Formats: sequence, structure tokens, C-alpha cells
Amino acid sequence: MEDNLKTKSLFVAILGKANVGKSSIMNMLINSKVSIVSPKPQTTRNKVIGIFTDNDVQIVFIDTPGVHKPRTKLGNFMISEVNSAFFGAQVCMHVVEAGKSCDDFDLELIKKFKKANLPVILAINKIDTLKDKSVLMPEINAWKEKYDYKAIVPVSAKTCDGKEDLISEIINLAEPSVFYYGEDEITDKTQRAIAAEIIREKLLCNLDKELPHGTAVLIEKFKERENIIDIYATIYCEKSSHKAMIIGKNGSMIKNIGMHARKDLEEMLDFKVNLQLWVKVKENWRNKESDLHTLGYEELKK
Ligand SMILES: Nc1nc2c(ncn2[C@@H]2O[C@H](COP(=O)(O)OP(=O)(O)OP(=O)(O)O)[C@@H](O)[C@H]2O)c(=O)[nH]1
Ligand SMILES: [Mg+2]
Repeated sequence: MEDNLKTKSLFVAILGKANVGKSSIMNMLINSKVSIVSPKPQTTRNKVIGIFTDNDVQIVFIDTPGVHKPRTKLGNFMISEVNSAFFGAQVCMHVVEAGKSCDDFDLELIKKFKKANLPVILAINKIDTLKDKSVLMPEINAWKEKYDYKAIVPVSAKTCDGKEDLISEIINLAEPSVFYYGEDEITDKTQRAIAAEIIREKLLCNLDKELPHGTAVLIEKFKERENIIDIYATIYCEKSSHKAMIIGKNGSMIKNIGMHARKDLEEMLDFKVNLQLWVKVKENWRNKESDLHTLGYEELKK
């Protein structure tokens, strides 16, 4: 019966090490920013769905946290998000960085690809950073030795080089099916959840080193009144010294974070936003089940 369908769809899990550009690639492919991006590894913490619909084809991407060695319960949650992305996916996209060779984390993923027995496309990202493009061919050959990839596509999420090749390799694998999402949907995340992520992105981009890894954002209020949306959010951090750094001298840092977050929120919502931020300390929250639950980092029990 499915053969009679005029539409096709495909669920694609995007997997790879931290910071290789998985979220950037997903945003590029769906032509919208639904997953936050930062220069710091371990930016993505939860799975994020991004939907691309073009005429009779719908591709549902599942962006995942970067594969890493977890050191906290939050890290364990992130790895469980990676593992659960295999369920329901029909194809995997392994993202790696141009100029870098296969390491133990990639090998660990390759083991999972073998076990899942799904077609895998390799996206070699950040080709814009290569001074000498002739290194690409030997790199492609080296990856071919590691795994029997369905396709290998060099790409740059920064310049969009290779974007069309990548999307057409993915569309080639789409199967007759109904659409699982509306044609104008781009994600399953609520605006509230995206707002929390946008604020976290600004923390990651503005605060030094490890500090933002110990932060989480909880939206306390998200309400439209007259011609403005009130968004009240609490930023949690692990130490009072961190709280002082997030607030900054005379409140300069929190003002800066608020200003950048408000700008993005207004763009996303196409509405004026009144953003109020508070900073609170929750010691060691990354290792406490109840805090992880409150902050949205809990595995769904089957
Ligand atoms: N030069 C260059 N930088 C890129 C490209 N793609 C992503 N980046 C940068 O690489 C950094 C990481 O990008 P993300 O998309 O957050 O990477 P990720 O794999 O989702 O990272 P995690 O969520 O931490 O696992 C950011 O600073 C991006 O701007 C690219 O094609 N070229
Ligand atoms: Mg990411």
C-alpha cells in the first residue's frame, strides 16, 4: 500500500564527536536555526528535531549531543540521548571535521553503526578551513577504510559548500511514507524550550572556559500581553563565584547576555520581548537526579 503513496520521508540521526558542527549542519539543511551552536564542545544536551519539507519529501533530522566520555550524570543523560537517537532513525549521518582523522570516539560510533545496521552517510564538515583541498581525497579514502559508508560528502556549514550534494544523497534514501509533521513545521520543540536554549547559547558564547558547562536555564514565565511577550528565566550555576561572573561587574555580563538573547528571541518570535534574567546557585546540579529532572535532562522511562 505504501508504494502508492506520493510522499516520501526519512528519519536521519546526526551523530559525531562534540564540536564537529552537527547542529550547524542540521540548521543549514533545514534553512532555520532550531539547534543552538557555540565554539564550546558539548553545546547540545538534548536531542533536537529539525524538519525539512520540500514538495513530496520530508526529512526529519535528529541532532544529538556530541559523543564524549561522561563525567557527570548530565553527561550520562547526554550519551543516553545519543544512543536513543538510533531508535526510529532509518539513516545515520556521521559528522566529522576535515583535516582530522578517525579517533576512538569515531570508532565507538562506527561500532554502533554496525550494530544498528542502518545506512550511514559521512559528512566531512568545515572544508572551508582547509588551506589545501588536495588533502580531501586521501581523507575520504581513509574514512572508506573505516566503514562502508553509503555516501561521503565534503561540506561546510559555514559557507554552505556541499549543501546540495548532501541533501540530495539524503533524499535519495527517502522511502514512500506519509508525512509525520506538518509541511510548515521545523521542529517539535516548544517556543519556551527554544527560548531556554537561546539563553544558554549566549552563556556558552560569552562566558569563559568550563563555567557555562555548569549552567542551565529554566523559563519561569512565557506570556504575551498586549504587544509584548514577557519571558522570565532563571540561570542556574554551580557556585556563588560563578554567579558573580555571570552577573559581571555592575551587571555588565548579564546585561550583555540578556541583550543578545532578547535580539534572537525577538527574531524567532517576530514579536517584542521583555526578557528578565535571574541567576541562582544549585550546587552540583549536574549530579543530582531531582535537579536534572527539573531542568529537563531526564531520560524518558519506557
Ligand atoms: N569554519 C567552520 N566552522 C564551523 C562549521 N560548522 C560549524 N562550525 C563551528 O564549529 C563550532 C561547533 O559547531 P556546532 O554546530 O555547535 O557543533 P556540534 O557538533 O553540534 O557540537 P556539540 O553540540 O557540542 O556536540 C561552532 O563554533 C561553529 O560555528 C564549518 O563548516 N566551518
Ligand atoms: Mg550541537
